[in-house]
Amino acid sequence: MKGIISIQSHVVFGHAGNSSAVFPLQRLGLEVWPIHTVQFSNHTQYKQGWTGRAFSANDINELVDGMANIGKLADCQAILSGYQGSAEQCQAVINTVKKVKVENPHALYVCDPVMGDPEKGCILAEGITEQLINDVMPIADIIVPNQFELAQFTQMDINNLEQAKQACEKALTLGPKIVLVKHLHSIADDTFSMMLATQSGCYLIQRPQLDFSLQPVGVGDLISALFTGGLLKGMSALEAFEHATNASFGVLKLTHKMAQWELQTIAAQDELVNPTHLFNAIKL
Ligand code: PLP
Ligand code: PXL
Repeated sequence: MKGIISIQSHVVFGHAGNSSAVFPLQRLGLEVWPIHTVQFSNHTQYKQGWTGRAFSANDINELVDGMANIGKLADCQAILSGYQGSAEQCQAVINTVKKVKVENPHALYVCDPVMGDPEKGCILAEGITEQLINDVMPIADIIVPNQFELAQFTQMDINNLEQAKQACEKALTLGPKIVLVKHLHSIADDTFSMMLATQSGCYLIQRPQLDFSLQPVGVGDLISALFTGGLLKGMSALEAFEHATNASFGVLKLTHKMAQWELQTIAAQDELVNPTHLFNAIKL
């Protein structure tokens, strides 16, 4: 049995981190082996706050060692990382990637470099952003940044499509072989733009922007999970990019229709496999 190690946050209520990623991967028919970086009551964007705590870096190392003891790291096809609870945990992610790659050199490391966004209220512990930029993103096979995270990694300003493309091209010289930009907010006001960059070129998908009174959280986590899942199911990077866009749009559309803030991932589960709306990428 092969599977994906997914190292992200766990929330009791709602859908962020592993709570946004695990079920979609399972619904695609994949085995997921979740390791939680934090256990919180809810995501950090509730104005009432949240309860719970981060696990230690050692908690993660211990679980990975346990998996090694039962001989399962060789069966790990991908490591997916997202929201981290501390700077030390970033080192535990790096250790995990190294240990898995010794056992399975073909395993993919997909890094969603969640850096937090004080304006939106995505709150992170000190030092994580620096670790992601300097140590974690360079060893990833695939990164799934938003515009802000891509700008931080490449140290480039991104204000338009051309600059976004240039930043992706620079990111491809810094370690990763594929860049999926899960949200480019400076490209257009009325459409939602995502970009894919690989050695074979740069692609853009634009789809309608849905008007939410409170922007759902965990969409990026859903996108990176769907992209990873698509690749493991044998899709090309371009097909997985289109699938991740279309399936996440399907979940958002139902969430919007049901006037909810938390993603309606369970209610929209068929969209994860057979999205209703199909948007195509264009080559830039
Ligand atoms: N999709 C939508 C609709 C979003 O609102 C966001 C967040 O801004 C994203 C994708 C990207 O995810 P994030 O930036 O939260 O990692
Ligand atoms: O979607 C990113 C994310 C993941 N996990 C937790 C969060 C957030 C964003 O706010 O709070 C716990």
